[in-house]
Amino acid sequence: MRCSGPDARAIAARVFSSREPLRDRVVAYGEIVDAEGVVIDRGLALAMDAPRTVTGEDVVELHVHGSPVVARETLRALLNAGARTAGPGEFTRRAFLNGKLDLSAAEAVADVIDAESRAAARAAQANLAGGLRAAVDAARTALAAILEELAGAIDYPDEVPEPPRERVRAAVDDVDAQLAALIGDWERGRFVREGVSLAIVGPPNAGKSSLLNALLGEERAIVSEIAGTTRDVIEEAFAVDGVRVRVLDTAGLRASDDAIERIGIDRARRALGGAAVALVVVDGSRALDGDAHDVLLQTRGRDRVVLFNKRDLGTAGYAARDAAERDALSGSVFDPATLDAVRAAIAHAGWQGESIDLARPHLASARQADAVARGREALAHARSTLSAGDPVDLIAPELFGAVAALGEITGAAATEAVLDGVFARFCIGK
Ligand SMILES: Nc1nc2c(ncn2[C@@H]2O[C@H](COP(=O)(O)OP(=O)(O)OP(=O)(O)O)[C@@H](O)[C@H]2O)c(=O)[nH]1
Ligand SMILES: [Mg+2]
Repeated sequence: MRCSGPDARAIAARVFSSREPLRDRVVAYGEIVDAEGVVIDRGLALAMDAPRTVTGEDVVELHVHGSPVVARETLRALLNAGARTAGPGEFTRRAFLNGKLDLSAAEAVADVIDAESRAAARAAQANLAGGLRAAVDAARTALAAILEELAGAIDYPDEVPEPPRERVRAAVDDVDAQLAALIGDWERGRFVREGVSLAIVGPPNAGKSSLLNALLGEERAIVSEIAGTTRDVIEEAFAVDGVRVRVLDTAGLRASDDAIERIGIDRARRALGGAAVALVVVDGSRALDGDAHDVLLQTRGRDRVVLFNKRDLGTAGYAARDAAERDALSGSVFDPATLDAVRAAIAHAGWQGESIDLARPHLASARQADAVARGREALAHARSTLSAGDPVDLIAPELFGAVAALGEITGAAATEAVLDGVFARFCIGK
């Protein structure tokens, strides 16, 4: 449990008793006691004096045993001793206000907490290390340098010549290219942040649920030789190359008289409609029937992976496939090589197999992407002014606008409303 603020030590002294007084950055062993002096637990206390702490304030951490009762009693003792519980993101907000983090790093803290996959966690760590701030500051500095030159020419038109149009233009183009690269990575990086949704569809009995189980490595869905086994949509998740894939196993698609099966088929169609990628499974061992043709036809032109399954039983259906299914996979869900091929095809269909360099600075929120987009808009105006042959100093307000927009990313120009938006994302006490 972490206490932060000017009273942290005084409050800790009321609930923690040790033989030696707490010293800066030295772990002490002692007793956690309540207001009546009754011992709640024995544990460790670590005091860290401002300003070299995570929040920039005095901090005391109590390390107690993990039982919910002990934790609750310790918290109660701290509240009785004068502490209050932190609001969402309050520690990180204080760290920002005390200059310990820039805003892009504060958002990275929230991303680390939220990260649903290894890739997302690594990407967040790269931003936490300050990579994005460095990139944004470089762009702002370049624009500020042009502004300085322009300001000189505006203030002293007789002494200071206008900077040459071509050089200004090159500098603006250069910054715009850097910002365009950030936006491009943002768009491509969507899958790292949000994962990809995948619907397994196909005729009954094709092996859809068998494939789900094989990809998950567990017997999640019921598998049987009876067509129409899966009725409801089953939702699970697994990772491919560190990217989270949310997978839906669905009822086999066919015309059915069974009322419940029809409801399941409706749900399967909705799952297919909502998924980014369709994983189409058909029985490739024998000639394709009408149901198999239908689902192949319906998913043409979409991002999809097609598996002609049950290769161990034959390849008649695969051999007779249409030209549109030329790139389809042929294999068996019981064959590990087939599973590898399916995973690679999911990566290709879902995110073009593109591996984003996660160590590269990158935008991590819609807020940041919006700020960069506004910066680029301002630069676009500046560029058209330059192209139109208007006086160079007319672009100064546009450059100011771009510098201000970029400043919102790191917090150099963040308003209270921006801060509230950022910290609203946090859970309590981080
Ligand atoms: N020989 C062989 N049998 C398979 C293969 N894949 C699945 N099966 C069998 O095919 C039958 C149907 O498998 P399921 O996974 O239940 O098929 P499904 O597509 O989910 O079927 P529904 O839920 O009814 O739509 C089961 O008996 C599986 O063991 C395969 O590659 N080879
Ligand atoms: Mg099934």
